Amino acid sequence: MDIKFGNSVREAQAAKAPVVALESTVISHGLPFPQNLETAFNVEQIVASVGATPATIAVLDGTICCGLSRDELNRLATEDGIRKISRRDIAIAAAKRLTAATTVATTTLIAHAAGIEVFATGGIGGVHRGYAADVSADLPELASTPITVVCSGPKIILDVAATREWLETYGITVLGWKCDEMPGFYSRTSGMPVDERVESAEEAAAIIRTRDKLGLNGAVLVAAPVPAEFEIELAEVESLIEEALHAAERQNVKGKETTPFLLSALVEKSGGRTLAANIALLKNNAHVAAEIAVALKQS
Ligand code: PSU
Ligand code: MN
Repeated sequence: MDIKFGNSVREAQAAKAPVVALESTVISHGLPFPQNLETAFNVEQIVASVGATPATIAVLDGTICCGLSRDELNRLATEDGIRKISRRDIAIAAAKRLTAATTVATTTLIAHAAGIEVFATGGIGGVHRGYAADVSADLPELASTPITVVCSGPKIILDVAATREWLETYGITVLGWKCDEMPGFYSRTSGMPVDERVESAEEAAAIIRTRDKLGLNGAVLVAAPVPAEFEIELAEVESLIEEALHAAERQNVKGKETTPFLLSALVEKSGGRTLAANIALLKNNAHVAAEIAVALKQS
């Protein structure tokens, strides 16, 4: 795969220093302006503060990029018509010289091709509620890529129980970051278990390295709960999701529009509290991912 590396990412990789991949769909389609741009800058800074190099991934005018400048992040946060691309769309975006934001699926694919071991996001995609055929391309990509993704569980707008089963069936390991329950995105709980609790980056790194030595191909998800002061309880968020799902149905929202529509409907219905929670968990996950990237290089 032809990938254009940012200077700092190229230098870090040449020095075998830790790098953390970051996705761009959350910038272009997951958060509103100007919080999307602020968050894109902030998560990069957090990764750097822990001693790893941030590598935001996107497709710019058809070029697959790994490590973006401030101007490039600005483009993703502000330009109209940026396409949200999954695996199926990469060749289209490259051939037609489009500017596109990468989902967890595409970021996983590109990060792995670029030799990056750790990736931070908010919540992964999964099985949608009420339509079990709508399975995010994130899941099969994670099942077949030996990468580590730090997230806060699947996004709670999904069928979390069905998504949990999918992860189990297809061999994706779920580690709880100082927690026993898989986090529920805006809530710290989901009622679903993790496979193993870890207390430190070193403990996670030991499991990840062993996975690599054993030649197992699935991703390790390190699931970190939203910081407590930003948590929205499961019961409260459920009623908002019901309303958002009805609005999506009334407006006939389908396919890849579904997730961005539901996230932005929740921001409105919660008076901005889901936005604050989403930003807080993105920052926290970037911190955890950087710690793990550093520990992996020391292991
Ligand atoms: N995490 C967030 N906000 C987001 C996403 C993740 O906090 O918007 C994005 C990711 O890029 C993920 C996508 O891959 O939502 C899932 O979209 P879909 O359900 O259409 O596969
Ligand atoms: Mn879908």
